[in-house]
Amino acid sequence: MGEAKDVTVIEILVGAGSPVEADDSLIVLESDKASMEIPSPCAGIVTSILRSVDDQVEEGDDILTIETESVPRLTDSVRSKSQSVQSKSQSVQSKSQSVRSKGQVVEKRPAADTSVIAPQGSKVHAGPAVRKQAREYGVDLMAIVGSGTKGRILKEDVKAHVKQQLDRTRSGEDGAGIPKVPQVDFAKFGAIEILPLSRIRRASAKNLHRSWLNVPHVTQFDEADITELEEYRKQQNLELSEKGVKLTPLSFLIKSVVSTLKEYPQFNASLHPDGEQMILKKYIHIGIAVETEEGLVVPVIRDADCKGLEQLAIESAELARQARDKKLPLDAMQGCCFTISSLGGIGGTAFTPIVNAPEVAILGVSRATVKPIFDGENFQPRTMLPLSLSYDHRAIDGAEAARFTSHLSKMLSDVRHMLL
Ligand code: CAO
Repeated sequence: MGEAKDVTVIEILVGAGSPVEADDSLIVLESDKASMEIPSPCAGIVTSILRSVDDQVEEGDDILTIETESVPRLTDSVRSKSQSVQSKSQSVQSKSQSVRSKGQVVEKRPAADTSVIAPQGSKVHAGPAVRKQAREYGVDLMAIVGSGTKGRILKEDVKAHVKQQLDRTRSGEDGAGIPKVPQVDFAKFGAIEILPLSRIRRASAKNLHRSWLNVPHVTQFDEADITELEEYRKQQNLELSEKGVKLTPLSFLIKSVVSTLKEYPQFNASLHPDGEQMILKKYIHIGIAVETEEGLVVPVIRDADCKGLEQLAIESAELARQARDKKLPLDAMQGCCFTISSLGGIGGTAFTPIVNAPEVAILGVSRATVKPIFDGENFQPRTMLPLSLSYDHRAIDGAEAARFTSHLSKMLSDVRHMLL
């Protein structure tokens, strides 16, 4: 069982008097991570079962007795023949084996690496055979309501689920039950040209569609007064130009976003697939949406919290160049925690970016303009930067989003905040 906790007996596959061969499955255990069949270490006759279904067991517990003619060799490593799947985070492995004999053999051996993994924290009740079947069909057991005792999922349930999905596809509905857009012969109405979509555009279309369907989006708008920031930036650029470095508003945005993510860590997070937990990330990797001829790509600045403005400017310019030259290595587009999509160099007053799921928020930035802002007595010309924060409403509340953009706006309004 390794480090598995809360291990429950979910099935007993033999009864008193059952003859068993070595390696025959005896009982099935289920932990929070996996279910595992416990194989017999030897051939013999089961004389008594010491556990019942739903009993909790731990390493070293006796589970049944088997009468044998000879005592199996202690050094034999008995491994289950059933499937072995390793959890990303934990593998359930055989660690030791001990057999006690007084004419009887008492199984005390932890399971071999026989597990079929259910999603972490999952409450799915299904035997190994059903889990195997689900894996083969690519079915998520969490999506099935079991018809067996205590909601246990049976093979029939998996088959019925697959049939239902196929029927939906045939009837013109996809998995999400969305009716298809009707096909139109546009050539009937005038000349047309058909162009293939680039690989990048096809991939991002798929990702955007998936995010759009899965994430309940809300967008929070705000403005940051970047009048002083712009003065400082221009000053710095005079000095940095000798080094060939150019500070655009983007470097300041990354720096301010990092500080805001530290203040509001729920934005530097992902929802667990079980929908019941949040995964907070202790690292801050920031993605920047880059427009290329082939479509949109999102290279990632790693550990942005450990980098200064100049370094952020150099890295973001280099990543954007690599993206446009199609030279981005795959790992430069992985591990993103939060994305910034800046259309400020192009124009616009606001937009609603799509969250790059499984991230929970994305910051859209539009073009800064000089606006008359009332200071209580007079209108002053101030450079205002429009911010559009889209977020996953399952993970983040509106009030939190408003606090996030207020904090971000405060950071941008005075570069000295960024030094803190
Ligand atoms: N307001 C006003 N001016 C801005 C600005 C803003 N918010 N952001 C940038 N600018 C200015 C820059 O200062 C620069 O001006 P100068 O040349 O006079 O100094 C000019 O606009 C061009 O900047 P840039 O675009 O080259 O550099 P950047 O660091 O701002 O942006 C990048 C880099 C990669 C984000 C950008 O080039 C890009 O690809 N943007 C498109 C992203 C996109 O398509 N997003 C949509 C995704 S859908 O959600």
